[in-house]
Amino acid sequence: MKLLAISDIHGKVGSVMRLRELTDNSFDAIILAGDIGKDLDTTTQVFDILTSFDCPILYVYGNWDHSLTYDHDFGLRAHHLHNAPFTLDGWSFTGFSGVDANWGHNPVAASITADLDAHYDAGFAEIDGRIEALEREEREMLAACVALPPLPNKAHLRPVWPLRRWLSNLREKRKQLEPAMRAKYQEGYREIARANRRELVARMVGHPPERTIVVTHGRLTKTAQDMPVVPLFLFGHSHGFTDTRTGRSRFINVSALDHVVPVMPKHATKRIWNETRAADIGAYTIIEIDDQIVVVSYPLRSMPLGWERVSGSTIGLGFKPLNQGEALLSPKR
Ligand SMILES: [Mn+2]
Repeated sequence: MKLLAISDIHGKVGSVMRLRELTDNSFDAIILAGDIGKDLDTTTQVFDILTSFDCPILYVYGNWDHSLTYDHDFGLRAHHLHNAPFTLDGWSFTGFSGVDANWGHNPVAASITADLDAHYDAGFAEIDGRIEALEREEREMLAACVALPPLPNKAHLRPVWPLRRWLSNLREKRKQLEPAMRAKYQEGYREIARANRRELVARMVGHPPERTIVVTHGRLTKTAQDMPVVPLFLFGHSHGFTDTRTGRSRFINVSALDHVVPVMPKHATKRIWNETRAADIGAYTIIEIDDQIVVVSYPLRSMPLGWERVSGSTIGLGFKPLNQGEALLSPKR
């Protein structure tokens, strides 16, 4: 079985066209690990190009795809792994859409977030109500004090002072409560990830785990607990190819098709920032599964001659794009 695995396209339709030119029609499936388009229009264009590959397109959404609905029809070949696993050549593909940076229309996230919002709002509503009541009481007392004829020692104003202290104490308490509320919210986001994992494991029932491939946008963690014999996890999100092993599982970051980094003229003696340009060093991954799993990452474009990547910098946005020409050096794969 031969898979073409890509992710993090971010709506760069030109990069998908280039990928299509570089690759032949020899794949059994295209794996699309999220961050497909920036909107429905570019996402549709991406699927239209990928459909010419003549094989199933198995996809999940990433944070960039937050506006897209889970049952949108991207054509007969497109299969959203979040909705149902896909079986091919004795292998099961499954996964879920969304990532903590933006869960979009993820149904698990929607229900947990609604609960959290209700909890969060109720907590503050109660405190706000108490503060409002005290402020009202304070205003009434002040009005009552002002209405009294002035006394030489102003003793009648004294009842207001403890009230003011009480009020400021309550405000202090509210301030102290805010981080706890935020922590609860963050814990909620972790719960969303956990709930998606649980749902994913439930979807895998009936599929042999040793013949299952899991596709998500972000890298899954703690898979040794509930998915210990799944041999292959495919993901993207954090830009740059990686191939690591944990226990019996292999984790492949297949990204990113759109990967813009800053480049400088080679052998520059010092960094001249106005000579820095943005170059797209996007890549795609080909996975061949036989008795073993062979994974190779290929560049979408070669590094332009005479230029090198600025070390330590990963984000090339904001720099003028470097004209890389369109010379196609790589043979078809
Ligand atoms: Mn992402």
